[in-house]
Amino acid sequence: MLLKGVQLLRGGLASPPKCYNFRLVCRSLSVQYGDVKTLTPAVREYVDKCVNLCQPDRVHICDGTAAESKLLQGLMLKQGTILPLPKYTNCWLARTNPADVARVESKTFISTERKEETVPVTPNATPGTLGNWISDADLKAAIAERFPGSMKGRTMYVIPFSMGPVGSPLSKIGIEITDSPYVVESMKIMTRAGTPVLDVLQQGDGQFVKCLHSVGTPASGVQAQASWPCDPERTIILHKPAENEIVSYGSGYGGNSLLGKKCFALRIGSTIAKREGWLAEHMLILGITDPKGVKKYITAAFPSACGKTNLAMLNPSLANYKVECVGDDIAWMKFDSQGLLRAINPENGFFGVAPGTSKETNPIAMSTVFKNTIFTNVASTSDGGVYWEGMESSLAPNVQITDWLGNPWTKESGKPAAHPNSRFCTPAAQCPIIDSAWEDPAGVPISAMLFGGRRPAGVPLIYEARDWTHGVFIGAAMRSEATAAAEHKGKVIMHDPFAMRPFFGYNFGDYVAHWLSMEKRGKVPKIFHVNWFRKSDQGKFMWPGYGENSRVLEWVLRRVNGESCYVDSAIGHIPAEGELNLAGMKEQVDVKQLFSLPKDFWTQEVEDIRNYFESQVGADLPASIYAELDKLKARIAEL
Ligand code: GTP
Ligand code: SPV
Ligand code: MN
Repeated sequence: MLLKGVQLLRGGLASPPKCYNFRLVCRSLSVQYGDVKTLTPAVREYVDKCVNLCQPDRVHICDGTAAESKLLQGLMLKQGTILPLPKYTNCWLARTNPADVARVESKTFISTERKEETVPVTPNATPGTLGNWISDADLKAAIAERFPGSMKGRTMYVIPFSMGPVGSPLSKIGIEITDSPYVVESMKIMTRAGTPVLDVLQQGDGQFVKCLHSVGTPASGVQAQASWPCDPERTIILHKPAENEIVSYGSGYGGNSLLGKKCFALRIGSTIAKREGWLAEHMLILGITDPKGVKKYITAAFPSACGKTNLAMLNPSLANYKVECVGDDIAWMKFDSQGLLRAINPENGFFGVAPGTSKETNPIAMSTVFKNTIFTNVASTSDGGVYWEGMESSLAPNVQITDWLGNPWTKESGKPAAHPNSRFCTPAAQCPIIDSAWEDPAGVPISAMLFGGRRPAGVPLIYEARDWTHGVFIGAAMRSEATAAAEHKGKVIMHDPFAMRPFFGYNFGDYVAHWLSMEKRGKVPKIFHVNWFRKSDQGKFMWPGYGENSRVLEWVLRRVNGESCYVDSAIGHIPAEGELNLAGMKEQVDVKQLFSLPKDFWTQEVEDIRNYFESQVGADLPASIYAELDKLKARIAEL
């Protein structure tokens, strides 16, 4: 793969080196940490450009060492960005500006020459909801309005990082430039960051994704909170796939600022994957071993805050099953020379939702996160620990709680102690069930893919696609209740195709066509749809979820092994009576209700999907997906 932008730079370097500028800048600028000589000419040129634009006081080239972390932790403590959590080992609490707590989808843009490369052409000028396009001129103007001098008085950090194991042929390299030490320390957890990556750049083809990030300063010049500088009013996240370039301004939070994650591994990643014939998806990867010792790998795409981390670390309630974790958020998948689809987790850590994580629901996450972890926007306890909704049973007696805003908190306040999108940022290697192949450069072979979301009504616990095209239709038709991971308000049911709506790097219609084409490239896995979140008329979850989800995975494995444990239904294959293993369940489950297909609901669902496809994707959606919808409609009519 050749990155277009870098190709140009390298072409430029065939003539005399063009790093004079950088040397000039560096003479007057103190490189306070690191060695400029470790940078390749192309990286130097990029750093130089950013220095000229952002005008930092100092440059720090990150080496990724523990000594560097100590230094930056000391600095952040002094600035009040993090607080120590003495109850644990090397754990820290960051409290953001309350206006900077989630991804900002409405301020996220992709720039391509033609608009239709980024977003589907919607009929009758219907406003699109499948991504935001920006012209090159507007992108340049947005940068020019925000970045000049944005790092004045601050240090510019240069983070070399690898998405995927350092040096693996499936991995890709990025350089993130940021003025936030919190971002540096988080990137050192979430990616493989530091000097070894520069060595690979020196020895390899030298290509990297350019990632520029600044927390910015409000137009007024006054920071609302010195400990968490940001500029919420002018926050903008820009992507230029043709140049493999990301520019993010104004937010220090998660996916807005840890640019390896959604910006690189999904948005830019999906455009690279399209070009190169593979898939970059918002999916967890898990390994599951059955009682006979047979191991299979499964991926699952659920929208943000819909259970990927929890499923990836499942503690099976079914005896003699073992689940191991490869990744909890992103999968890069490619067919190997044998035609097997293989997946790697490009990340190195988990940026997981804290609330709801507990000894009861996710004991594996609880034994992962209490060392070497940065917590953001959780509550803290007077004995030097953390607290969030769900942790009630682990709370020591007589401790006082301080909420995520820094105020004293009691349950009686009726407000949440932790922000609903508060998170832990923790090294994946610490997970007690991390899979032995999680860093295998070849990836793990995928046997099944699950799609799912929060569907309080109508959608059964599990159903299976009849074939690949039907499975792609199910992915395209995915819907889920909005969560706190982005700026959406209320519990509205939103369309979230493939759990990728906020993360598509190119036109969703082309994306679906790309998925359909995978069938011709190799042996495609079976596709399923799951829903842990169906509610009874009394508003209670009908399925206990968490560890009990192993029962659903067992049925998936049996189907992968070709067992005929299913019946055909209007929406796909569902477990035949008695074939979903419910033996020994603590909770009584109303299986009939859990799998019921209310005709009114599904008639409306088909109409909603049709409206969505026609108004949002129009003629850009492949005809075979409309044909699947027609087939579904006909079957629902017979209910
Ligand atoms: P992102 O990191 O935003 O992509 O989210 P995620 O998909 O990894 O979601 P996560 O596993 O962090 O779960 C989000 C919330 O859903 C947590 O509060 C969980 O407790 C809850 N949850 C996860 N699995 C289940 C389940 O099986 N049943 C129920 N009822 N809730 C669940
Ligand atoms: C998500 O929202 O899907 C996340 C969190 O995984 S963030 O990194 O903020 O995007
Ligand atoms: Mn996610």
